[in-house]
Amino acid sequence: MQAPTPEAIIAIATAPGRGGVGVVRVSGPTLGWLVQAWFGRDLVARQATYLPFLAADGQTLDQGLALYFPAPHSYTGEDVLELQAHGGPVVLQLLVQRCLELAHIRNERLRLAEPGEFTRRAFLNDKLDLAQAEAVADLIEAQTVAAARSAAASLAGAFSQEIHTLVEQLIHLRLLVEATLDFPEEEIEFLQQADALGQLQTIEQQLARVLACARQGALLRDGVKVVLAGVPNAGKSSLLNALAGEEVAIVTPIAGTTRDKVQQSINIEGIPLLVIDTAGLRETSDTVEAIGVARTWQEVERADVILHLIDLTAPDEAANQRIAERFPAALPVLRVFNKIDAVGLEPRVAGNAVYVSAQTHAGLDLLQQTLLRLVGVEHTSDSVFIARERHLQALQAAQNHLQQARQQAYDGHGHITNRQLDLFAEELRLAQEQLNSITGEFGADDLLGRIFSQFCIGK
Ligand SMILES: Nc1nc2c(ncn2[C@@H]2O[C@H](COP(=O)(O)OP(=O)(O)OP(=O)(O)O)[C@@H](O)[C@H]2O)c(=O)[nH]1
Ligand SMILES: [Mg+2]
Repeated sequence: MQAPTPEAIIAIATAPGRGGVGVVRVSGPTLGWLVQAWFGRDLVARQATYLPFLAADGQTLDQGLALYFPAPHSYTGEDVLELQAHGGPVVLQLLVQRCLELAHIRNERLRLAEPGEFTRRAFLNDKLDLAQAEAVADLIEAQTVAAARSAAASLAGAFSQEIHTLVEQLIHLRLLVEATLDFPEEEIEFLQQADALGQLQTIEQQLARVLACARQGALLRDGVKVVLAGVPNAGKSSLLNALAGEEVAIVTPIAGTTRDKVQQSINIEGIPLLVIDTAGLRETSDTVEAIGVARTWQEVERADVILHLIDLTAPDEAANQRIAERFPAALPVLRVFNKIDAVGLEPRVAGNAVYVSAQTHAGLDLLQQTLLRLVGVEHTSDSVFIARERHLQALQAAQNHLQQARQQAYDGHGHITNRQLDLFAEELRLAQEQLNSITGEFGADDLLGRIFSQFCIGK
């Protein structure tokens, strides 16, 4: 059954508000009617034409550029018309209204676009795969230069290419295994000869590398939530200010200064971090402070990593111990021994502990590096592609299926133990399905809905 022809869609593609130029974008199976109806002439493909945009009564709404991209050579793969006008919300709205009006007169189907719908059509028309389409949104949302670069790398296909390479190798291996299933007598020798195990191990190694890279990409995209916790006066607010490079939080010698959380977005080597300063942890009869302390624990629960501040000038082993015991077990914790300037120590790293001065900034660079290492940042080179939690889960699932496949068929010495090679074949198939879901070859409709609804309108 053939899918019904989609209706044409229209949206203001530039950000809301005023700007020098604003863009209205239309996409549809055919838009020749709109060009004719509005401009009374054809437009040369992919060439800017300076035109008046006229209202129904012949009055000029604006003058600007019209660009016509006939299918399939357009962003969406459909006919696309882009109008560059002056970037005021009212004038752009008038242009949209005029298009809708013309569609009505011509009895053509045209409606306002939903968020991400242009990119969704690009995906459906094979202009982009799903990982690339997601990268479009990630590029728009990027908070740091490194995140933007890696999103651009994914958009250009760096991530998809890695997935394709893996899938091709997997298909090669699957063909081998499936072919031997029909020859039960010789299958084992055949697989040994073709070094199926060697092929499988190569794929596993490459997948591990892609997964490591994707983890970096996910950090770049999602950022890291860092919570500063510790006894009052340990220097949490001072450290927030030092990391932020500005006086975001109030610092005083009075224990219990910070009551409510204070947060600041910063970036270290392009990795976006949200640093949250909290109320110092202690038993208190002060109502306001007690609420602050309760909030600190809430923030701790939601953290990706904790910086546990310890005051070298007022050592209180028991209090610090009690605090450390309440940290969630799986959470990485960096112990920050603060105020080295006051006790005459040098900055240094010792395992998951650093010695610093939030006041003089001594050791701040060590702290930053240790923090990045703790959350799993290995390198932030340009080769990192952006990735999402969804991708990590698919890669991990694929990894599990490959491991299962190996365990189904082979013993620890690389000998085939199981004559039930159909299970081996099935695990390989499942691994491939997971990889394909990243680029959208197996995309379920609800998944697409979720991904594209998070886009901005006009993209
Ligand atoms: N000498 C020295 N003093 C510091 C250092 N860091 C913080 N202080 C001082 O310690 C006191 C408390 O600092 P804050 O940053 O307010 O401490 P806090 O942990 O936020 O305290 P609460 O908000 O009360 O929980 C202030 O007088 C700071 O100037 C440091 O590295 N060296
Ligand atoms: Mg404070």
